[in-house]
Amino acid sequence: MTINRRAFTEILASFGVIIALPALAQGKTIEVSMRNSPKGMFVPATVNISAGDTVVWTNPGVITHTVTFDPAQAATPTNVALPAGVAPFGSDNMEEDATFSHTFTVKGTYKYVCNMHEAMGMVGTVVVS
Ligand SMILES: [Cu+2]
Repeated sequence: MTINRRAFTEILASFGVIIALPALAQGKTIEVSMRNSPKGMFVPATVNISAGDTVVWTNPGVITHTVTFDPAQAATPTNVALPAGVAPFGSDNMEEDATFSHTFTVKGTYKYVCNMHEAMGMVGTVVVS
């Protein structure tokens, strides 16, 4: 049996399910993990996404990390880069199982750090096109 999308939506609605179709039509979600071994690192370190996509960082381990897109919070400010006009942003300290997400609406190259492990190379890049 096949049913069309509208019928399917109405069936779900009859059960009280609210469907956010516009939200589904928006960007993809890309996951980045915060690893501790062999050193602190973002995996993948570089993600290539489209404007409107959301990146979700997850810390699966017991070592606290951050997602920091703020040069003022970086030991080496040039490790952070933002497209012109984009205000700094980032997470608080992320304990085990914490997540932080950000939807990128401005195209360009973003560079970020974990402000605890930047010195060991825990840096990442998000390229939005
Ligand atoms: Cu870290």
